[in-house]
Order: sequence, then structure tokens, then C-alpha cells
Amino acid sequence: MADVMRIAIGQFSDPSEDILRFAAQLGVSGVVLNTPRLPGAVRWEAEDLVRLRQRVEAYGLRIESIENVPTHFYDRAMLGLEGAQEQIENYQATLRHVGAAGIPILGYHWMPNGVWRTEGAATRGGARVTAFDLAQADTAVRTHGGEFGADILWANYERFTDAVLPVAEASGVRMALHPDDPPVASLGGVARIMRSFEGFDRAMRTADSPNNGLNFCMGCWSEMGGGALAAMRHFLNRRRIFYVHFRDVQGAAPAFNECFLGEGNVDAAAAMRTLYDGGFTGFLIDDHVPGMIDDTPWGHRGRALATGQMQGLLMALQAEAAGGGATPDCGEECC
Ligand SMILES: [Mn+2]
Repeated sequence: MADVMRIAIGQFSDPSEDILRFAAQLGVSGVVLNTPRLPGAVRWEAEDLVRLRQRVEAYGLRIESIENVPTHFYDRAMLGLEGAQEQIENYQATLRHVGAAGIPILGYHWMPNGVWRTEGAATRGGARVTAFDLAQADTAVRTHGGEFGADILWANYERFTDAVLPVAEASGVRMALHPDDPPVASLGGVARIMRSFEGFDRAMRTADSPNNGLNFCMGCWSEMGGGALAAMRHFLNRRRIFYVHFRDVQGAAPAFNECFLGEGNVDAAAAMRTLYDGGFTGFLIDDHVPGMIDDTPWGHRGRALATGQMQGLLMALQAEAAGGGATPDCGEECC
């Protein structure tokens, strides 16, 4: 099960009965938990992670990945502030515990000040989506009290990955790096280094381990403006894509808005084919989704649509591979 291309669902921190049953009804392979609220102010313990895995498995699902420890577990390591070494040691412990709990992937990012959005927008039929426009952003704010340039972020990335990747390897945990969102040079005084093909190429060469790869957020790659599928092919060929956030945007940095699959910059069918033909053995999840009529805050309706689109695209490719693409014979002479 773990080695075939598959569709999962994600983006929640509380594995409620409602969400886990919904996931089971959708027929997905498993779930991605987004910063689950576990005990522990500086690291996670194995027993809590085991309990989380067992809860998900009780619904016939698996934890495909946990995406991101709380940012305050490693923000000082990202910025190189006092306490960085202690955070790195705690991160190493969390990795050991994630591995011991049988959870295969820990997602991470290199954004000390997180995802930024400006005023929301509407897409098709008035569905609500998030948007970013650098012209609207508060560029004067200093989220960490000063300037942290790209050189600092890179040096700290190297220090961090040198310390944690050997532990990830020994613990059987793969670490999946998400792009900076939005992919602009700097926000709040903190440089954004994982915002381009060059950045990811450097990251994968700097931190060269089979346990370091990409959480390929197609939405973020779309925000970068062109080259999303070429980047997908590049890292797929190197077996560095561990999983995919399958979403899209209209426009590109410095100004874009999220949208439904099929109305954005990326040809969703071509993206699915790129992964399938490239021998991808990981999973795809929805990401942020447009808020539809009568939707819940989590977005059951929007997520059902995105998940169904992904499942449909994958089913078509599987059917094509199984049947050689032949048209079923109806017995009539006409065709
Ligand atoms: Mn994403």
C-alpha cells in the first residue's frame, strides 16, 4: 500500500470522528495531520504519537505524514538565535519519537514567520479563496525584531539539516520540505530562501540525504510563475518528491489568488500524468481549497471536490494503463 501512487486527505490538526469518517467515506488511503495539538512545549513524545496513529488506524486509514511541528519548536534554529542548539536537540528527539511511533514522514518548512496572505478574494461562482498582493502587505513590520538575510537562513539550514538528517535516517523518518508561501524575497525582515527552483536545488544538494525531500506544494510552485511541471519532473526523477499538495493559483508572486483545480496556472491533468508516468510512489493531498456554498470552516465540500478530481484523474490513468487505452467494443460496425 505504501508504494503505489495514491490520494490522501489533509490539512487538519484535530483528528475528530467527523473528519476521519469523512476521509473513510471518500476512500482515501490516509491522512496528513497539520501540526496536531499534542502535549509537549518543546518536543513530541512517542506515546502521544502512537496514540494518534492508533486513532487514525481505527478508521481504516493511515497517517501518511505529520506536517510541521509547531514553529516555536525550531524558530530559533532557523534564525540562529540563542537556544538554537537546544531546539535542534529537541527536534532530534521528536524525530526519534516519530520514527518509533511508526509515522513515516515529518513535513517541515523554513519560514520562521509563516504563510502570509492579504485580503481574501472570490473565484468561480463567488467561492471564497485566499490571496496575496505584496502591494497590500505590511512590509515595514519586523516579525523578529531585525533583519535576517538569505545568508543567515542558508547557514542555519545547513547547520540544522547536518544535525537532524542523520537522526531521520536512523529513525526511518523522511523529512519533506514545503516551499515558502508566498515565494517572495523577504517578508517581515526575514529572507525567504525556499522560493524557487534554484533554492530547492541548492537545499537538496546541501542537505543530500535520501531522507530529505520535497513536499511538492503545486500551489506554491504555481505562485512562483512558470516551471511548476518542469520542477516536478526534475525532483521526481531524483526520487525527491515525497508527497504533493495538489492545488493551484491564478496569477503569480507578487500577486495571486488561490482557485479551484482546473482554473489556475497549472494543467492539473498534465501534472497528474507527469507524476504517474514518472513512477511516483507517494501520495497527493488537497491543500487549501476554495470555500463553497454552505461549507464548513475546514471545507468539507471544497475538499470533496478537490479529492474527487484527484481520484478521477488518477483512475483514468490507471484504467488507461490497464486497458492499453483501447475503446471498449460495443459490437457495432460504426466504431
Ligand atoms: Mn502547500
